Amino acid sequence: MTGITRRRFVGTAAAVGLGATLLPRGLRAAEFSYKMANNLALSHPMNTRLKEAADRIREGSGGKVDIQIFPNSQLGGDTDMLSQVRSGALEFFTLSGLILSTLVPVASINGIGFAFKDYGQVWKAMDGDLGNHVRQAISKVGLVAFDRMWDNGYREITSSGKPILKPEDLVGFKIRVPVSPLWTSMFKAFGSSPASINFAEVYSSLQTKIVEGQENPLAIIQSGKLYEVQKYCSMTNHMWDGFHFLANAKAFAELPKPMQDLVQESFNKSALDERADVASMNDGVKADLTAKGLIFADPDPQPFRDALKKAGFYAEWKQKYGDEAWALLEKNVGSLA
Ligand code: X2X
Repeated sequence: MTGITRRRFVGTAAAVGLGATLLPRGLRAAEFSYKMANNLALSHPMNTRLKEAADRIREGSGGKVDIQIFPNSQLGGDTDMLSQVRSGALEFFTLSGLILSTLVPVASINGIGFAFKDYGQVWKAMDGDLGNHVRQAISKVGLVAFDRMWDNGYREITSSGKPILKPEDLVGFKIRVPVSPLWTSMFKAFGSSPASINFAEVYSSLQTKIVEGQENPLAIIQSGKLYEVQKYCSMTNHMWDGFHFLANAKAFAELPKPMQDLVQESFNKSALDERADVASMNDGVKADLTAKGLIFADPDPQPFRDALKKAGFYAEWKQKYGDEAWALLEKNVGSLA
């Protein structure tokens, strides 16, 4: 029986005067009915794994903790959902660290251009000292960030009119970026005209040509059907982006400790599963997107990195984050100067 059917059944039973205690075991209303929301399509591995975690939690808590997943920005764009999880209207939410930085500035640090050479560096830093530093900052704004981030991926640039093959192609380029000072700053450093738009409106803004291009990992270009409204994809790998699993601190504290542990462990386990899914799908996704008509290019990343350096991008962000956070980043990825 699905969660929805069960809730309807419970609702009906209550309406006709049956107490919850009269309901058979397993049909009891949950003690904690929580909502989890995200901006990704149902077909993205994140949503498959979130559902698995919610099922494990329901089972492991004997039905007491019932978490309903709302994918695809159903509850609003990222900036709306961030307000909701802060106010408690929403209990759980996955959000890119870069967007979270509108509230917790250091949370965008993993998105510094061309910082992480590979996933080995990414997970060592984000499961370790750099991630802990960010999670600590998140804990000061009424949110709990679980220990394991979920993979979004290395981001690639797509476009409709012309392929992006060298940094000069980005000059004057109208590109959608998520709502985050780091994204805006990075594409301004390239000389582009970035427009801050929540993911919920990306497809339509590309379709109506409000913007010429956007940048996202391949799994999102596929699950968001962006290939339908874009022609070229340049494998720039210009930053690594991941999602923090956020809980409203008050709602999380209301769960008894064993249930807090169950919830945290389940989502952390599913995060690792989702990372493996994204890693194993990338080659297949590229073939699928090519078959769907997207034209790929593999530009040399070095001139892009040099352009950022020349524009003072690294120096500016080092100053913004401060020495402590920057030193943690460089400890993990080497010197960025
Ligand atoms: O908004 C985006 O581009 C996305 C889906 O990658 C993020 O959540 C940052």
